[in-house]
Amino acid sequence: MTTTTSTRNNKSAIGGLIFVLLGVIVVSTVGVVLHTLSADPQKKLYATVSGTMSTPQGVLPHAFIEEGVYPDSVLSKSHGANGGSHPGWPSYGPATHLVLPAHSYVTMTLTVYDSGEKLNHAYFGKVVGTVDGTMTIDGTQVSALPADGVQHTFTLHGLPTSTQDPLFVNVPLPKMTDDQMKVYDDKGTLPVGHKVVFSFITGGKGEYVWNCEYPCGDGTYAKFGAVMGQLGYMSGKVSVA
Ligand SMILES: [Cu+2]
Repeated sequence: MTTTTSTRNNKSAIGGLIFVLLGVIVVSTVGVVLHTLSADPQKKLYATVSGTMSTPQGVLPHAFIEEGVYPDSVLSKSHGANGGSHPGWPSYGPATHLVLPAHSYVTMTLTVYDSGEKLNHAYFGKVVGTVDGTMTIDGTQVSALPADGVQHTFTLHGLPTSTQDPLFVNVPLPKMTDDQMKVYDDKGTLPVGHKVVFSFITGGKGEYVWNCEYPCGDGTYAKFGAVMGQLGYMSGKVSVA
């Protein structure tokens, strides 16, 4: 009787151990996968400081950073020469992890090459968080775009936290019309594109993210599937250092 009970106890102990081990394996696999997806194969792009700018917050270092927004990943150059595993996906490039200096006046130039349809929400058609609430498109100052005039957005934000300064910028990027898509640059490799320039002021050091709020993914979930669900194409990191 004693023997049977202890065998049964051993069996349930072994069963419990296997269950715990399986749990550990599942949790660590999920952890490794999530870590790989969010880890840094994301190339970094550093803003360069040149001169100063007088602002309501005093004279600040003036930093510059330039990116492009491309209709496919080959042109973006941020996923290897052949565009990586999804060459057909639109992408920012040449990098998706932006590094900006703290307490600086940052001027960002985005040259944008994609077509577009309509935003899910008109809010993201507004310019928010830039110096004086505007941007320039090919030299013309604007503060908003119509919801159906957008190709992607650059939306920089952080999580609500008391440990770092808030930073929020939303810039809608003007879409290229079919005719504009046919006018190529000198090298004949890209359409001429629209040049979008805007400036904002960084606070103290912190980790932020940016993403696109234009529904440029597949139909899985309100066009927020595929490319919109994967880091490093229409989303990335912003380190204020
Ligand atoms: Cu997008």
